[in-house]
Amino acid sequence: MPKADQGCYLPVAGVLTATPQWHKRSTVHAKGKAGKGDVGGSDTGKWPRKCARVVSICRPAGHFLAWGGDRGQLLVWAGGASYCGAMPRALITGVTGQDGSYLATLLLEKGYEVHGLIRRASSFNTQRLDAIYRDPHESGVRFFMHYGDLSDSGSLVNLVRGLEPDEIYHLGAQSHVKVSFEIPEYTSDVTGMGTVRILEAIRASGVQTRFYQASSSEMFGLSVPPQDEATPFHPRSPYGVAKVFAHWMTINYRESYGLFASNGILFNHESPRRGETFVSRKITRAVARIKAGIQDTIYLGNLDSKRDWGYAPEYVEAMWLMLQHDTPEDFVIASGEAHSVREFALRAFEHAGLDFERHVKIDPSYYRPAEVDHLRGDPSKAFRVLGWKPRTRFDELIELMVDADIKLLDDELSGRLVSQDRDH
Ligand code: NAP
Ligand code: F7E
Repeated sequence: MPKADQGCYLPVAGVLTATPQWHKRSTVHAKGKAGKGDVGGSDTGKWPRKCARVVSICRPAGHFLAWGGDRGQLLVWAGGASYCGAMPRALITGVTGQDGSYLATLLLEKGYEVHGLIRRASSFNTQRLDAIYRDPHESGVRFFMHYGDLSDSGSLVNLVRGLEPDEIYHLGAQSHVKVSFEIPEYTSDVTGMGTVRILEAIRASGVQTRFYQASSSEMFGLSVPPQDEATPFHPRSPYGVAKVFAHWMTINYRESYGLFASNGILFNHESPRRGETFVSRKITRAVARIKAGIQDTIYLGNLDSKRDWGYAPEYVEAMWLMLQHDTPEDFVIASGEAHSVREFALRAFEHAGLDFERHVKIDPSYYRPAEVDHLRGDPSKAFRVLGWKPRTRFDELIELMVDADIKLLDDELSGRLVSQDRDH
């Protein structure tokens, strides 16, 4: 019977044994009941690497996860709640962004200690984290933020060395395609070189960790759809080029140094937390404002480009699954459907009972020097290997975003929304 370390409560009635042999693949056997949720039965899993706190058994049906520790400690989770110390630790760059905020929430729900890199801003920029932020002076806090910058190697080395995270999710980037044409050098530095800086921080610190790189469907650019892991890249913007560089650097560190490093090639994914200048959110925000009578017109660029749109909270699940997989690999994450920007806007206006023709005007200044016309992903590998599938479809995604923006505007107008102050 394992003992809870660090004075934690381990309500396991059963047997949990492990035979870690750190230079080989080790086997973990688990049997019994844990906590309130009956997770009985037995299972066997592999520890695929020399590292502490590796998921060795994962049975989604019972949420039964056994983790091995390099000091011999073990812990059991049941029903998604953890019962012992030595919890897995994750570092997220880009934690203040759309995906970072959803991923932080997901990892906290899974029992992780989560650390986020944030950059200095002249005003608070952590609104997306309001739901999970707790004052670090309180006890039992598992979410922490640290100042750093993807252009500052020292901050990255210090963070990786100091935290020794089990998993690193590298989501930070200058992520706006149109803006990347205005600031190509900065985009190359942050979106491209930023990845190398983190990879080097891992190598320099010698920390055993798993690394996720946020690659993008923008890397495919002109390639004919459907695009999958074997489709050649033909990027069409400084952003796309920088992502191709970061993607290949990730593969290079995997092949050169044996780093567990995976690229998630994610197609467009949206949500009520999407940045306000991406087309989906620009449209749903405008619909809410037009409906409320405080705006009359929305100016858009190219309505004919097609994108494969999905729902962001489901896409961050795929990131986690990639780092739990036995081997580091690259995966396309997409819905498999493509729709034009025009279709997106038409559906959004229709959902709010508004006339698209009356309120939408074209402003060519939103056209890009080079456009990506048609993206549609083939996510079969993720279905087959990770068991990942998108659940929220195009119409539903638009409706939930429009509804969320209508509610947000209502809360703002009525004064119900109060932003939180924080220092960390
Ligand atoms: P996002 O909302 O634009 O978030 C980007 C994050 O990066 C923010 O937290 C931002 O911080 C941070 N960041 C920017 N420059 C930085 C710097 N110099 N140092 C440190 N942090 C910096 O992006 P997202 O939609 O969540 O996407 C997450 C990642 O996936 C990005 O790498 C993006 O390129 C990639 N991606 C996104 C999609 C998509 O459809 N959403 C698809 C494929 C790939 P601030 O909050 O301070 O700006
Ligand atoms: O543009 C057209 C625009 O800026 C989508 C990023 O997350 O996904 C995103 O990149 C389409 C383009 O996203 C406006 O020309 C028309 O064809 O919402 P977007 P994106 O460029 O696809 C990829 C996968 C990423 O990796 C990126 O980080 O919409 N469009 N009118 C417009 N786009 C914008 N932004 N604004 C307009 O007014």
